[in-house]
Amino acid sequence: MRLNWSDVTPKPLWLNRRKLMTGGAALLAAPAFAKIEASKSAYSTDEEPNSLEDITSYNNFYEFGTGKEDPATYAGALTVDPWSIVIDGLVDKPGTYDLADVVKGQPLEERIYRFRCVEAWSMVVPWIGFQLSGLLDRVGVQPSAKFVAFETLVRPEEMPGVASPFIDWPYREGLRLDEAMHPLTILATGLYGEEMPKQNGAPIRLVVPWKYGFKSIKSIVRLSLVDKMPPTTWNMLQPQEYGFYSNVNPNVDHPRWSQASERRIGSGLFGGRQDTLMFNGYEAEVAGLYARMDLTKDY
Ligand SMILES: Nc1nc2c(c(=O)[nH]1)N[C@H]1C(S)=C(S)[C@@H](COP(=O)(O)O)O[C@H]1N2
Ligand SMILES: [Mo]
Repeated sequence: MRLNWSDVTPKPLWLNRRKLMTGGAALLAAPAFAKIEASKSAYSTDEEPNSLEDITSYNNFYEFGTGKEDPATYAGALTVDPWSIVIDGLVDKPGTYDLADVVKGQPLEERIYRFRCVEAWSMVVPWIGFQLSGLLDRVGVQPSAKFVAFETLVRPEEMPGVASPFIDWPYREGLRLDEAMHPLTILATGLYGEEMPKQNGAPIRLVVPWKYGFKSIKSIVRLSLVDKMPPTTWNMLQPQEYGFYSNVNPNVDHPRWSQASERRIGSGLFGGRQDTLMFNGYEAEVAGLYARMDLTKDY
């Protein structure tokens, strides 16, 4: 089934957004966004989103190549319908779920989040998605589960990048169960009021806004509830540089560069550099998850 966001987005929001997007003058965008603030999720930032152009033309999605333009160039070949997700491990209702079934009954929201890559660039993205906790509640997490492991599709015919032996495919990520259940953690199925562009991880991807971008795994085909910390792609590649937690933290430098500041994509006019905030600005919401941890060790 093809999901059509005009069917599921609250109508006034949808109409406003359409008018806005086709309204011409880019300068009008900021005030118009402010007008629909009431429809935003309580978790949205009030920073101005990056343009659709920025969000869809500067991407990391190594299954399509390591260049920033590779995903936009090659991801068009990806077949995203039909799509199913295996949910297995320590759950009451394991199975292979059709995408429509995964999304069914989950309240979709627009969540405007800051997004910060470990490479020290950032964007603001108006995602459409639902809380991962809603899906986990539905499938029934068993008490022995401690972590959620995620995997991306591997389809060599459509993904030129997976020919590279540099990564041990599939791309893998993981969250501790309390991180996965946190209300900020969403599965996104679209952005800017439309279904997810393929280069951004169609048809469904994770978004964890207080962690470096690589935790936000794209084009998910498997979600496993497990009792041990699962292997993750970047930790497998370079354990000294990328830990399991990967919280955005200006006080812990990457071994090869500083994490104290970031370049906001699309703001070239003003140089675009700004200080990186602890937990990417979501400190009030998530610091409690790490209260008893030493974040220089658990990076
Ligand atoms: N499957 C998969 N997911 C992925 C990646 C990837 O290479 N493959 N790259 C990650 C990284 S490093 C970042 S910064 C974000 C980029 O998301 P965006 O291209 O939608 O901005 O996706 C993350 N998710
Ligand atoms: Mo990244």
